[in-house]
Amino acid sequence: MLTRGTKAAPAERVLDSQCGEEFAAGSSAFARDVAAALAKRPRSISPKYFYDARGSRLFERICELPEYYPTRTELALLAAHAGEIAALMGPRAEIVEFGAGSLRKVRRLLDAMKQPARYLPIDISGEHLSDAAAALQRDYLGLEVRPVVADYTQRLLLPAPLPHAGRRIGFFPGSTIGNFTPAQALQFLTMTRRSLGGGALLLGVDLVKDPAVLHAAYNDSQGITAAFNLNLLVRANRELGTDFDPEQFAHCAFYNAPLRRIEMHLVSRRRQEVALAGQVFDIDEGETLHTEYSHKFTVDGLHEMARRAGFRPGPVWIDEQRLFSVHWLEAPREGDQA
Ligand code: AVJ
Repeated sequence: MLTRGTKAAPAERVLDSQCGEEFAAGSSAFARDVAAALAKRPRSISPKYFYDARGSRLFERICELPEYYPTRTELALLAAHAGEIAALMGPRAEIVEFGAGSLRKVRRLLDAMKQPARYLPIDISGEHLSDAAAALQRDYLGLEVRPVVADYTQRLLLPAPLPHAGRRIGFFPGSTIGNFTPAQALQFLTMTRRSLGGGALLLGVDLVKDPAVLHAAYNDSQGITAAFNLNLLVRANRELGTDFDPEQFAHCAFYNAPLRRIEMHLVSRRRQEVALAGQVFDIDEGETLHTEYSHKFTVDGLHEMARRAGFRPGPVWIDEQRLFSVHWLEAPREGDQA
């Protein structure tokens, strides 16, 4: 069936359906959000800004770290259960992946699927996405690959389903759902369930576990996670002309057990000033810029949230050490009994 030697379509920029603004998290949105982050207390910024080209590369190195168990555990789960997952998808399914990154995980699914109709990877990092999509296209010549450069935390306009396609399957691996606050996660799941009506969502979810294991995963001995966190400042200096001194900030990641989440911060090592677009911000010694949440879940907690978003929970696959889970969530058509 590998007939068409087509090249992957160039990554496409989509418009937000509500305000008609471009949503590729371009520098203007970054400038606005950095300024807002510095102006408010406590200071915080969205983790989506980690993923410029350098940040995406650093994240890929994180995925290979001995301490960072989620990627390899999820890949093993997908490989072990690909046949069962493909059967749930049905023939000619179309996969929409949110935050697609290196496009490694979807290969496990594509290998097991019967004539996948199309693959739509959505990612905020345009350059990275185009390269990864081209590489995937070379390995799956008969597959229609349509990369979409977009911020999936905003409302998206997805291309209409193909006329002869089967079900539309959302794929959100990596426990990136954990980056959202619980309210944002519920909102994202609700929006996604609506856009997948009649299809399903395959969701990777990191599980609550020994805090020491969690701590190590975000405080690796090679300092790659620290470099990934600090890259936010490096990116701001390059794209916005700020004068952050990354040496004067410390990577700080800890498990907040009552709230079941890793929190990442950049902690100022001393009192310092940072200039952005003619404005000067004072940062005190010990003050933090919060950069990421990574929530951890129980299976029951995840199911409860999924039901509230209108999904019908199906099978869950978990590794033997109970580190990570992959969930099948059915998205009933609007009006159907959930
Ligand atoms: C891919 C966003 C889920 O939260 O574990 C890795 C990102 N941050 N190390 C995560 C991340 C620090 C990762 N997510």
